[in-house]
Amino acid sequence: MDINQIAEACIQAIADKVKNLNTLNIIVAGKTGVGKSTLINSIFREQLAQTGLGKPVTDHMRKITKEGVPLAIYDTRGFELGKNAQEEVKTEILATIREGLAARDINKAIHCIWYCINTASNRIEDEEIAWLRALAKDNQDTQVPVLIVLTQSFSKKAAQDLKNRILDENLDVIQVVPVLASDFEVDEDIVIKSFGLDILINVMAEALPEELRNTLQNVQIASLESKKRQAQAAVAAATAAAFGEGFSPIPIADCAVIIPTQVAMIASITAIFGLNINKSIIMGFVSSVLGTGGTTLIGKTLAASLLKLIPGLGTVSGGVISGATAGLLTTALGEAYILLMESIYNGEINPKDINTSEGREKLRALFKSQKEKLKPPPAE
Ligand SMILES: Nc1nc2c(ncn2[C@@H]2O[C@H](COP(=O)(O)OP(=O)(O)O)[C@@H](O)[C@H]2O)c(=O)[nH]1
Ligand SMILES: [Mg+2]
Repeated sequence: MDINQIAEACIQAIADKVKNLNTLNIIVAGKTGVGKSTLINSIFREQLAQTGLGKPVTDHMRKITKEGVPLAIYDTRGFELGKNAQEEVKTEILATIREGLAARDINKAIHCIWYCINTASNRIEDEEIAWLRALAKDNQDTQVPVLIVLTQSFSKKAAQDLKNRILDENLDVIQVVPVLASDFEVDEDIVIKSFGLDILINVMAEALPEELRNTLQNVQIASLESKKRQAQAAVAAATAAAFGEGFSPIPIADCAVIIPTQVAMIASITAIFGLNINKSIIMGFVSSVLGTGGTTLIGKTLAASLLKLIPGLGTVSGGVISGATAGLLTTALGEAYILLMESIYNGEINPKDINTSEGREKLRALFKSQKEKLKPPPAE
């Protein structure tokens, strides 16, 4: 295997991983103008709510999707039109939930409902409370988690007050989360910074089943920390797998046996970050890690180069690596790749520059700082 083949394997694995992400389905309800579209655009990639009107699925719901994004938002409208419309919205929501369950397909089920209330309005109306109670009653057997999002929370204090009043109602909701989805300009020189979206993501990550956690991270752009946590879980899983593969010590020349595990790990991390990663980025990454630009044969070289990532482990006794070392190599590679993803996500490294000498230099500096953080492994 050479670098080119490894990169090809990674690109293939990334494409498969992303294609196989389950679709996350969220119903967003609340009165017109409360800030549903603003929220959707701020929390998910690809400016979802601006892609047009979406596809009408019921009288009061449009389904918003975008090619390549494993997410469907059911945007409700007409809640402010009075009792009849509200009743219809509720009936349509419940019917959509039941339809999804009947399909017995995680991609079709409704996974969460966000009910949005504008904090600036400073109130939850009696009719909204009654509506939420009635919804909870009919949702008792379907158990779709309901979350109240307090939108346009320009004042954190007002949001907290409203949150307390809502909590006093003892509604059947998993959380009440105040947010300001996008910065609010009070005046030319007074801007209130957006907040709370990362908390909303954390609440979602807890509420969703395991099968949707990678999807959530893939589609959300509100919390880098949450992405990193999920990516680190992928590294831990791959590390444990590599440890097992090295259970009977691997001759150093055969280190390629752990490569599939590491390729799968790279694919998971890429899917979690939701970035467009092409072959030249992977080539840049692999060759920076290996410290060569050419088509070096992997195996001995890969292992030897990766071992250099771990301080205090210059040589390997007996020409074999143990499970502990295979695990550490995997951790080192995974952490380095997370750093790369983070730098691209933050705009610190432009993927276009990765194969320039400046880009390579940045990568090397990045991995060098990473290397210093790794502890030496236990004695072989
Ligand atoms: N600055 C700021 N304005 C907001 C925010 N949320 C809503 N708005 C304002 O409220 C208007 C209505 O929001 P929109 O998202 O269209 O509400 P929807 O009808 O529930 O989809 C927007 O045009 C914004 O001016 C926010 O988080 N920050
Ligand atoms: Mg809207």
